[in-house]
Amino acid sequence: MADAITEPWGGRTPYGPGGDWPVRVDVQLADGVRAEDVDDWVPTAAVLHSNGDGLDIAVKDGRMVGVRGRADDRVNHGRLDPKDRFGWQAGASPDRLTMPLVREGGELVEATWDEAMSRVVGRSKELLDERGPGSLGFYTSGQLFAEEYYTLAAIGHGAIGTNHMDGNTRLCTATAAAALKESFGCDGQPASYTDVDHADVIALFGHNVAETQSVLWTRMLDRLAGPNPPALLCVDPRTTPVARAATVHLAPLPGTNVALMNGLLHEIIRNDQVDHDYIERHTVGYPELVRQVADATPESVADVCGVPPSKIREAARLLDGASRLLSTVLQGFYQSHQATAAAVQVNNLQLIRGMLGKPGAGVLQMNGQPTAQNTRECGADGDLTGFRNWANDEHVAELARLWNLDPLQIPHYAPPTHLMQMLRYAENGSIRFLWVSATNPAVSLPELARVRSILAQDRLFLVVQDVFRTETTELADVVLPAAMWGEKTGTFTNADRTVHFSGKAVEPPGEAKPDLDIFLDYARRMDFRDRDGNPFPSWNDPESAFEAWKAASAGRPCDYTGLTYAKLRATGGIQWPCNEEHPDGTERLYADGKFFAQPDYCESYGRDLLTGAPREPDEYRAMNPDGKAMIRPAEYLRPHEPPDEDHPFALITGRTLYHFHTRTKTARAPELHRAEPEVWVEMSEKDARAQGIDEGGLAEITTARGRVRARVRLRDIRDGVLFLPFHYGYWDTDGTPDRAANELTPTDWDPASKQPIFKTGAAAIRRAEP
Ligand SMILES: Nc1nc2c(c(=O)[nH]1)N[C@H]1C(S)=C(S)[C@@H](COP(=O)(O)OP(=O)(O)OC[C@H]3O[C@@H](n4cnc5c(=O)[nH]c(N)nc54)[C@H](O)[C@@H]3O)O[C@H]1N2
Ligand SMILES: Nc1nc2c(c(=O)[nH]1)N[C@H]1C(S)=C(S)[C@@H](COP(=O)(O)OP(=O)(O)OC[C@H]3O[C@@H](n4cnc5c(=O)[nH]c(N)nc54)[C@H](O)[C@@H]3O)O[C@H]1N2
Ligand SMILES: [Mo]
Repeated sequence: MADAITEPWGGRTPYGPGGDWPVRVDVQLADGVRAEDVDDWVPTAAVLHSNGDGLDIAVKDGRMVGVRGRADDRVNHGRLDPKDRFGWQAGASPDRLTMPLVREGGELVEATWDEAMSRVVGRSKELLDERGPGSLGFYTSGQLFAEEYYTLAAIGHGAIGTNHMDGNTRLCTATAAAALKESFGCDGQPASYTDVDHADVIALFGHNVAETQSVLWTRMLDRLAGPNPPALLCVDPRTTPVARAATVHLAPLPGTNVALMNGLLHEIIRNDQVDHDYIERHTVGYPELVRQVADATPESVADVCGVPPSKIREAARLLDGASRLLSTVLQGFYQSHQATAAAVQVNNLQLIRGMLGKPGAGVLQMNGQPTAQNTRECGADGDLTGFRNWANDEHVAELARLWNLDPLQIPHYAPPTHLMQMLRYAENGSIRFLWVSATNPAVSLPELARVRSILAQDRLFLVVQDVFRTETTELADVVLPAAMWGEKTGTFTNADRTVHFSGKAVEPPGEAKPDLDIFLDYARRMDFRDRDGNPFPSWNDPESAFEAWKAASAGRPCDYTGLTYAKLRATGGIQWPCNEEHPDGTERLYADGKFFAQPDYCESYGRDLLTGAPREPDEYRAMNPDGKAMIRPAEYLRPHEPPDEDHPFALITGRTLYHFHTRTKTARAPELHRAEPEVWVEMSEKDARAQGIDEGGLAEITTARGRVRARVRLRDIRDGVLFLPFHYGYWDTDGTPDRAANELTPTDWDPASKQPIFKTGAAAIRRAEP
């Protein structure tokens, strides 16, 4: 067997266009355990990325002893990502949180659940009495289960009635959601992973799929190794594994995606490689796009992007020639300057080329986290449950009927408060209670010095619900120990709308409890009631929560009504919508050229891409009365913080193959920890030489916000750009804040999606003394 660390994509199983991707079952068992010794294989899917690879957890004597890919799973056909092969070991690590903690005399000390929850409930009630629902905020994750998000949304939006609820999906795929809403009127992934089997051109925009969804990359590599392989376009300032395999690699200066996209769209329109019939029948807004990109010649955008005109033409010819074009978009667009405007240009590309809803033709506005899709669908990201439109009174009324609550209780007077605004409210004292679940903001948010000072305030009551002690639990007033994946039951949905069942394989340690149980316990202790005086939420375990969520999704784009736990257990992953009309799920959205964009049905009336101002319902109705797809042009604007004399480098941040986020799981798996134990910084050889820095030498990177020390790696990255992985916080160090990328990043966000800009900023670098 190939070593999963040194050969992360394993051996090739080539196949041709329209063929079946061959099965390859990857198995990883603990030392000394043989497959025949395993007592039970419990079905679930991967939780260390958004790909949704189906797998089974091996259980022996009540303990997890390994994982095996599911041969029959539509997503992975048996394959495993290196993080999934080894990451499960974290669950059994001796430093799990096993008891609640409360702050006593400045220290966190162990407490009973009664003691911890009575503090949480006591403070909630005091604040509700004294200051009202707007003094409470909830910040959750893209890593819990649908049942848990739906419950949290019902508690926050329904029972309490606060508008201050968001997920770390804000940092992750808020721009995916925003771009889908702007173009199609609603969130929901148009394409399917099976489009990789059919595509003749695959274009990856700011998406290092090789390292971040390694099994999807394996699928692409197997196409590349087979007959009639697809051509690849890669848009990334670094020479990633994707760039190395690409037919054309464009390496734009960070923050210039809109300029580059306008150049590509200009060429495609000039060459008249557009599907006029599709545009006419299914879209609005094309003439505005033509006007917007009329002057965006390759020559005129080349300087801005730092990409030669000939390269832009070469890429445009590739896109022109595609008969089945699949595009994917991720953080190189979502976390960069003009995020939504740039991501929407990729939708425009698909629309004007008529590349939607057919095998091999579609767009994947990717997710990152395993369950980010559910955060958005269920409404734990602040949007209303079931992709309902907060600005449509009938949608609010429908939700109120479903919950049997007064519609006035569901906040809809303004757009939901996004996380960066919630932080501001906590900073100025209007939010006094913040409940953080399954996210580690003291490492993952921008400008960490500021984040620490906000979260550490005395007047802010901070509840942190995690499976380990983290940089964030250390700032909490109450810490609640959660059960993790494999220790609880639920469902979750990947980036191509595939819903998986995830079973409980082992008991959680100590007194740790499933997040669902914690949220429901809070609701009972708060004594929330519906209009008839019945306890609210009305459900009490995973399956009844799933049934309630199904009812909330009925008739909405993300319709789950055709799914049950039994069906998911028996058949593996199924793509929503799944209902009476589509009992086996739905492979592609918009195959019929009909969109979820009708004014009475759409999730959003849209925003101005440059200012973020929400559009009025009447404006939307006038612009798009028939609910067609919307082509939305955007003008390129200069980044807010371009490199200058003091900070001459463009700083970008991102990921490595072997670690997941703030490494609470992957650093506890020895194989993954060893693969990348320490932070590093990537720069070009030319830049390093000019600064007198050598490979492996220690460097200090500074921005207006802070400083990081890291070992230098000379890499094929464009000159003038530095890359820093963001995984390295402080829980396993002496605590000196000098290695997290977010010490350096700015407090700044995209106007439309409100996603923080982790990939466009200016920095300096110099040699440091050890
Ligand atoms: N191994 C691993 N896999 C993961 C995760 C993980 O932590 N580790 N996390 C998961 C999650 S939550 C997410 S969101 C995804 C993220 O998955 P990706 O988006 O693929 O990962 P990133 O490394 O954040 O960024 C992708 C690329 O954007 C490029 N980039 C930076 N700035 C720009 C720019 O201005 N323009 C362009 N065109 N490109 C730019 C970077 O060089 C980088 O290679 O990964 C998921 N999968
Ligand atoms: N500079 C920079 N910053 C970034 C990014 C970047 O590219 N550059 N990427 C951003 C992106 S895309 C993302 S998604 C975020 C990720 O940022 P975070 O969400 O902060 O990162 P994680 O380490 O995944 O944090 C999840 C936490 O949940 C805990 N946990 C795991 N499972 C469970 C569970 O079942 N229940 C509970 N209660 N807790 C659990 C883990 O121990 C961990 O502490 O970071 C963002 N920040
Ligand atoms: Mo993410």
